[in-house]
Amino acid sequence: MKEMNRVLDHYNSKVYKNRKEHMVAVGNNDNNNEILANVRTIPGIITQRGCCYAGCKGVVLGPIKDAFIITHGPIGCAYYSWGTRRHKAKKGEGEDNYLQYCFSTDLQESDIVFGGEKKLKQSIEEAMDLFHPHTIFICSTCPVGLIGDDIHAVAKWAEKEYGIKCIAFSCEGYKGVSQSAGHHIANNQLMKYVIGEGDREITNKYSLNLLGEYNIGGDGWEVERLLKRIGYEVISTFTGGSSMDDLKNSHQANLSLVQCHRSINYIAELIETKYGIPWMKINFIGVEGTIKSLRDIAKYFNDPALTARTEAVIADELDFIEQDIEYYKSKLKGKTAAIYVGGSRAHHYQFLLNDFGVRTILAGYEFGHREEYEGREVLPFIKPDADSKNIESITVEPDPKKYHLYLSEEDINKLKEEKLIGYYGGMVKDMKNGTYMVDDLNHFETEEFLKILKPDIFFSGIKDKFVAQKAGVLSRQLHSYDYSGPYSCFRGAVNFARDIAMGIYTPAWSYVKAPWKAAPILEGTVGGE
Ligand code: CFM
Ligand code: HCA
Repeated sequence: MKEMNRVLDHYNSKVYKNRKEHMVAVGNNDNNNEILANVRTIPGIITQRGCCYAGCKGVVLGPIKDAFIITHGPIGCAYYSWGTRRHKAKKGEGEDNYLQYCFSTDLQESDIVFGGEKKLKQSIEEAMDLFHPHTIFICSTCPVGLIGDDIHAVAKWAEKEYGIKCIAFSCEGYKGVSQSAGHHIANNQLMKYVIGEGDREITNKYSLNLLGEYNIGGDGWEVERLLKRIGYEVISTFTGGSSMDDLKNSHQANLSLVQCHRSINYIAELIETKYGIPWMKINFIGVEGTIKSLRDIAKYFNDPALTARTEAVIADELDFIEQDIEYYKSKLKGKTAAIYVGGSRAHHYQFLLNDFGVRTILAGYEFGHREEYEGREVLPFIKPDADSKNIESITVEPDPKKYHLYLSEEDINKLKEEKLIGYYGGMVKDMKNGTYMVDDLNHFETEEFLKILKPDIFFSGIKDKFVAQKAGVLSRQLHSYDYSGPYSCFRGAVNFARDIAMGIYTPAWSYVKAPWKAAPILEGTVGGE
């Protein structure tokens, strides 16, 4: 508490009041650990958040390998979102892969004054001439919303003119309070125009969708490798490494798994409502989390052979990493970390750190909602076709309004005992008393908290990592993995531990002395001789 107050004390009363509500001294407050989140940042504060366009084009649509994405706007938005997020994809036989490209209408002043639709059409014509894509996405940036170009009409024109799929996304950067608004805009259009269109023949009765996995640094590939070993078929991944055809066929899966809850949660619910595919929240970050997730999935399918294969694969994967895990545990145990990432990793990575005995003393989300901090009550999910009284067929599901009514009091108590019911999600339940949760942690607060809490490592993104390094604190990027990865599942855990052990045992940043600390930085004369 006192550390938090030392940071807040720098603010004037208005900012103090606002920022205080975004901070929680865990277990040490009168507010039941409640936090203010998902609201607009006070103008003037150096936030690390992104914009709506970043969430739509960069996060959700960007990883779809064969969609030709045109950024409709001045060139800067396209250029600065080019190749920055490390979603990987392999080009299949006869498939396109546009991930390395950056396409934009490059709007100029005259287009802003007289309208940009003509230029957008020209860009589509050019794209068709040069690349012949089967799918074009149009993503608007801020000025397009202001001048009112009808990108949806242009998309309809392109579909008619070329017989392709063309979807427009009105994801102007200023919409909403963070990139979170962009996730919704992207997902709504995918739900409306993509999901459900495929007719691929699927014979595997253990078929899955992997939602909220963007294949950063190959995470999704590692998850898929593991699931395949057990006998599952991943029909679609939203959206890491997927093709349009994969996404079109997602309505044919038996179960949807949700890795990143923040970017895609309600799509899982919409798929369930429309196509009857249940979903469950899983987490493939961390060894313990991975084991639990694999067991939960097996429990859902409730097939003894599948359960046996699950256990065999878990044992084999554990055997493969055991020595490395022990080694890195001996190197990392007792270290402390601060984590500040988007909307889910600041929680998920605490599990992975726990695997190595690293304690998280400060954590926060850029744009998580209260639910990601505080969690919400879990109600048990019953497979629609299962005997509603058969408790074995019950698996964890966050919000199955329709099904929980079937359960008797006795069933609910049994589930509570088995820890299959209770609070789900929400980082606060996994944070120890005396640690801090800070929402929308800004540049200034980062600097101050690092000075006061002195964590051994600060996990963040590209915008804030230099704040840490300049303060002599080791930093690792948890968005991009600093060009490393995968960090998911069993083998990813070893990659992660290797990277942070390397950093911690190479304390270069703590030897750096800022030049202004050694000598005055003002030299020469001001205003003349
Ligand atoms: Fe989900 Fe993500 Fe995240 Fe996210 Fe992101 Fe990302 Fe992230 Mo960067 S979808 S909320 S909008 S897990 S891009 S892959 S790393 S902020 S914590
Ligand atoms: C985004 C994408 C981002 C940015 C990462 C960073 C990503 O929010 O626009 O700030 O380092 O993961 O690439 O979150």
